[in-house]
Amino acid sequence: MDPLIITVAAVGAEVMPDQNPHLPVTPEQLGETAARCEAAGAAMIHVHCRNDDGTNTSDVARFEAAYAAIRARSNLIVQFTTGGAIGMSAAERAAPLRLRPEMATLTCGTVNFGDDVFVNDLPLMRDILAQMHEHGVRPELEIFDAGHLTNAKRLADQGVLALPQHVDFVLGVPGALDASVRNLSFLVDALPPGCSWSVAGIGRAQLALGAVAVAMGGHVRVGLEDNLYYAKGRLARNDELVARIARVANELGRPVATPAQAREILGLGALALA
Ligand code: KMH
Ligand code: ZN
Repeated sequence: MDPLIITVAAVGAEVMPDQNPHLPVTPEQLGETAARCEAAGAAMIHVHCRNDDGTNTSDVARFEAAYAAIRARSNLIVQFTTGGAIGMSAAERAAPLRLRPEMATLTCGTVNFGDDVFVNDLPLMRDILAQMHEHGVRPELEIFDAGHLTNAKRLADQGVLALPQHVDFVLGVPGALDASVRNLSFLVDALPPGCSWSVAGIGRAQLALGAVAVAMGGHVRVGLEDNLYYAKGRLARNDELVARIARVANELGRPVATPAQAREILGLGALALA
């Protein structure tokens, strides 16, 4: 098995600072989180940006400041969201791609999202992919529901998505596929040949599905975007969620990837030193 790539989804778009005081809101807080999470075992950070008041933004200058702060404090692979927040236009969601992060997410289908709908129709996916190609950004395919892998294969058939890619199964969003081991196993079996994968379990499922992925040879996403609690009634910090899954991997005899090893596993170029 390859060493375990731990991604930290540190802030997301849904959780608000009054729900967890450890949520990194400013670029400086994202930089600090990146440093702590790298020390705890993370190799990649999934980035959303907030205004100082905690509201969501796709402002390119804010992403640029966050990117610089993360780079200044860590060697983590930087993966921007293109999912953004519910209600953002495709143009807003894709705008930060011009900063040419190493990776960015591509959600592979429309899905219920709580009481809302997270819109990702095929034209929107093609549009975001075209901008990724233009800026040389590697996609991570976000799979929230069973048909999303089929959509990815359709994009590949249309010649707009090269396969294999790195795939992230986001399981347990209300309205999408449940966070069960059976669902994870089914999705892994349905992967296009050669794809690497990780799992992001929502809420309490983060730890259980993460442990399963460690044992299966997949990779793991943890962090406050997907899970606010370390244990029932006890709010989490990002770095302790990273440290916990690194300890699980250690107990199971699976080494944890450094950012350099993760770049090699994912076929990304080495990080250019400034
Ligand atoms: N905030 C969700 C609507 C992503 O980052 O790529 C979408 C999301 C997915 O978080
Ligand atoms: Zn996200």
